[in-house]
Amino acid sequence: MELIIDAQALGADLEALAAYSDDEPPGVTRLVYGPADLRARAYLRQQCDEAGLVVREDGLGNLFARWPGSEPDLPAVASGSHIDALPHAGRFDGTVGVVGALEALRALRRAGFQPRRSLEMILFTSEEPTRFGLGCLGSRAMIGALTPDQLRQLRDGQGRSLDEWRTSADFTAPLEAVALAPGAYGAFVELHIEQGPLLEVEGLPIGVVRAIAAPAALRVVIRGQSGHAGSVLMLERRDALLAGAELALAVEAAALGTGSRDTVATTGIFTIGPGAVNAIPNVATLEIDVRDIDLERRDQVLQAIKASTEAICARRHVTYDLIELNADPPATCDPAVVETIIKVCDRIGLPRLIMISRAYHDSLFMARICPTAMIFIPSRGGISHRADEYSDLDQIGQGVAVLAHSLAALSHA
Ligand code: HGY
Ligand code: MN
Ligand code: MN
Repeated sequence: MELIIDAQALGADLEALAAYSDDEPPGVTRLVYGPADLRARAYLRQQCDEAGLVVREDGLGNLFARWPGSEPDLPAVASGSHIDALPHAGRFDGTVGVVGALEALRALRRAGFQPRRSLEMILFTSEEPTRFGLGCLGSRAMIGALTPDQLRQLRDGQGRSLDEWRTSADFTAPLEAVALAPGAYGAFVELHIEQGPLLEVEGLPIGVVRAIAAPAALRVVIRGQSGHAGSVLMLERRDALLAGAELALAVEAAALGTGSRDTVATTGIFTIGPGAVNAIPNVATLEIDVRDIDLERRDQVLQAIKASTEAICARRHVTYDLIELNADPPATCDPAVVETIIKVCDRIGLPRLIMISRAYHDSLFMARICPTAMIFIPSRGGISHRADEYSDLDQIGQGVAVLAHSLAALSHA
């Protein structure tokens, strides 16, 4: 089937989404349920309507744009990703998978394709952990890994609840209806930028993901004693910042200590109080991200960090609270879906690399309820979660072509 991917339309969609941002170009900041996110969603809803898709949104704002197939009762085939962006991020993380899925469906319709299984584009709400401290909220809730009660307990950094945020964004459908019925999907494929250097280094246009690394996150709040920077002597201090600083270095040592290049750990958030140059810090909050493709090694690092927290705080006479925000297992992509994508690449003449994803994605959770795989396209310099994240339109168009042909094959599987 001759498929024409409209690179101009892709570019226009990405350009339009990038304009809905709370950052200076080329950076993008788009936190879930904020004004920029809502304007981006409205734009996408309009594109889905114009493409003739049947659109619905659930109580979290997950958006589903469906092209009913000839056998609409069969489990559908879906593709999608996210549009929320962490502060000062890039314009391609997530959005390539959303506008790419939309363009794949548009290209199939233009080519006169007739789906047997319905085809659906999904926009997952809140893939980034920025607002509520937990990533992949939409996909977790869709697969039942996050209950309505757990969702209702979520607060942002200022204490505003997820319920307040979602209802103010006009997502008022019951949270109880977010979890999907068993067998809702027959397959899921996500197109995403690699967010790493491998494809560019190898000079390859397509990555076929066989596994997704296991992410975990901790929040540690350390409490010491504030006091006058001039009059409290050094040996009398209980300085929360210094305990936190030691802990951040212990996090790095724990990751390096496994001896594997596949173990990574990051202290991405480190805030202190009261925040005066002449007052001893009495509180330090660290958020720590730990990942590995090997679950046991990842959990070893979590244990080592917990032990270091205990030891450092005891020695420095400060107290701490440690919360495990998430500790998810890795995902193995479905061999049959991987094979479908490989066959498409070979048929349309695109060299590909079978690889793992060190970043997590909504596919990590979709893989728990249906056969799932991912398609990667190169990231310039391997850069992501930065304003200078970049993939060119040819690369994106090639990824969308592989996606469209894969969805067509899966729709008739
Ligand atoms: O952090 C991640 O891996 C994803 O980009 N949110
Ligand atoms: Mn991201
Ligand atoms: Mn992403």
